[in-house]
Amino acid sequence: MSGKTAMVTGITGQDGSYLAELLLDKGYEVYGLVRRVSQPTSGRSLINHLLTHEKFHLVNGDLADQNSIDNAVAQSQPDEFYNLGAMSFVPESWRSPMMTADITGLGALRCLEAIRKHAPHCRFYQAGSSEQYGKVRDVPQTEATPFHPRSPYGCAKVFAFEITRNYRESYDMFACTGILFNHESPRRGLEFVTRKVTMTAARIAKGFDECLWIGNVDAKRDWGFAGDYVKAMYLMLQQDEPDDFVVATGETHAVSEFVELAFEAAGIDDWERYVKIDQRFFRPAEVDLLVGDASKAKEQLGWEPQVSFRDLVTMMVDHDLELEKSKLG
Ligand code: NAP
Ligand code: G4F
Repeated sequence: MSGKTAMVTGITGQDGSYLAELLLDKGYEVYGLVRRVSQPTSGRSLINHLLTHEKFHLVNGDLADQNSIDNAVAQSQPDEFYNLGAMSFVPESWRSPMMTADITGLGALRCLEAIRKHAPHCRFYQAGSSEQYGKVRDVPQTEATPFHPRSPYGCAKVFAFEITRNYRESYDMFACTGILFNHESPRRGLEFVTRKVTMTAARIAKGFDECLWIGNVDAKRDWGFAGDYVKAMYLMLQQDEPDDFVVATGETHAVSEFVELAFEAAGIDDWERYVKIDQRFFRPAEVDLLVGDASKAKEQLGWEPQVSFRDLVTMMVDHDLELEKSKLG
C-alpha cells in the first residue's frame, strides 16, 4: 500500500470518479475538491459509493478561487495533485468564454501556485486535451505537433499546458500534462455526443424516444475508455522525470460510425431512419479530425489502451439499456 496522499479536482466528473477508485485501490488517501452546492446529495452520483471509504475525503474549493485551493493544499499536503476540474464542454465555451478561460485555463495556474507556495514537493498532473491541436497540423498528432485550438475551451487548455511547462522549467516542479484524446464510459456526461447517442439509442429501443437530433456526423474522433486513460495519468506521476504525453488509441472514427454501431448494439437495424440533423448542434469552428500517436506513452509509461472501439460502444449501450429498462418497472 502506497501511504501517499493525492488531491483530485474534478472528482465528481467522469475521470475524477475513475481516478479516485484507482488511487484508493492503491492505498492512497484521496482528497477530492468539490464546489459548494446547496444540495450536496444531488449531482455527486458518480462518487456516492466512495463517500463511506475511510481514505476518501471531500474538501470545499473552487478553481476560480485561489484561497480555497491554497487552503486545500496547505491542509492536506498532497504528494500528488491531479487537476481534472474544468468547464469541459466545448460548445459551452463559446457561450461562456471568460468563465472557461478562468476555470479551465487560470484554474491550472491557481493549482500550480498553491503547490509552489504550500507543498513544493507535490507532483502535479494537468488534464490536457486533444482539442489543443484543433485544426491539426500533423496526422496522427504527437507531442511535437503544434497547437491550433478551435474553441475558447481549446485556447484555455493551451494556456494550462504552457503554464504547466513553464512552472516545471521555472521552479523545477514535477509538473506534467497528459494530452488526452476523447475518452468515454457509462459515466460520460449526457451532453457529449457518445453518451447522447447511446442514451438515445437505448431510449428508442425501449420506446421512450422517436429519433436522435444530432449535429456534424462527419467529424472524426479518437475514442478510448476513460477507465484505461486514468491509469496513464497515474503512471505519468510515477516517472523519474516530469514530461508530457499523448494518450490515445491511434484509431479514428466518424460520429456516424459511432451512431451506426450504437444503434446496432441497441438492436435497431435501420439506424438512418432515426437520425435527424439539427443545425443547432454545429459549432462556429469544428475540429474535423483527431487521431493520436501514443507511442511515447507506450514506450516510457508501458501504457496501452485495453478496450476496443466496438467494446466501448457496446459497454455504453448495454449500460443505458439497463437504465431505461429499470424505468419500465
Ligand atoms: P467532466 O465529467 O465534465 O468533469 C468536470 C469536473 O470539473 C466536474 O467534477 C466539475 O465539478 C469540475 N469543475 C467544473 N468547474 C469547476 C470549478 N469552478 N471548480 C472546481 N471544479 C470544477 O470532465 P471529464 O470528462 O471527467 O474530464 C476531466 C478533465 O479532462 C477535464 O479537465 C477535461 O477538460 C479534460 N479532458 C477530458 C477528455 C475526455 O474525453 N473526457 C479529454 C481530454 C481532456 P461539478 O460536478 O461541480 O460541476
Ligand atoms: O462529444 P463532444 O462534445 O466532444 P469534443 O468536442 O470532442 O470534446 C471532448 O473531448 C475533448 C478531447 O478531444 C475534451 F477535451 C473535451 O473536454 C470533451 O470531453 O463532440 C465530439 C464531436 C464534435 O465534432 C461535435 O461537433 O461530435 C460532434 N457532434 C455532432 N453532433 C456533437 C453532436 N457533439 C455534441 N456534444 N452533441 C451533438 O449533438
